[in-house]
Amino acid sequence: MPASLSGKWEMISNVNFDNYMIALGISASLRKIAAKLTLKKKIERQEDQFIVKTTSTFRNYTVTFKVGQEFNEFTKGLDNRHLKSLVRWEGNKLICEQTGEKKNRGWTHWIEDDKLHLELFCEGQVCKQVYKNVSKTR
Ligand code: VL7
Repeated sequence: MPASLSGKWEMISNVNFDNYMIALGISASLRKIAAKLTLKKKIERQEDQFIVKTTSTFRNYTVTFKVGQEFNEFTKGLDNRHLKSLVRWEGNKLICEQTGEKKNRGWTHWIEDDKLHLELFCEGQVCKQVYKNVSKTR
């Protein structure tokens, strides 16, 4: 049984976030605020259905999807774009392709050393985030 993505997580590192946001076309003023945030994730899973909540003191973002089923995603409060998104498993990695105006856009989640890892990518930029587990029970 692979380690579960489910639970509550808190960001402990965030590399190249600014260039990822630049690739998304986020304004300098918004990037300045975003750069200071400690992001949290709450991931809930029921079989093939996932709910991923990203929260912060500034804004929150929730996405709900079923693995292998394309869905319409609106990145409300982020870059406010409409995407066709598709999440799949590749080994122990959960990979999302976000098709839209921006090329080569998506993210990958996996567990390594009890940490939640996330790569956010867009048009050649890769932001790497690591989260520690803050669930009350595992
Ligand atoms: C979501 C934000 C920057 C605009 C607000 C600051 C951040 C956080 O897509 C994401 O996660 C996936 C995988 O876990 C599930 O949705 C990343 C955060 C990236 C990009 C855009 C700055 C505005 C607020 C809610």
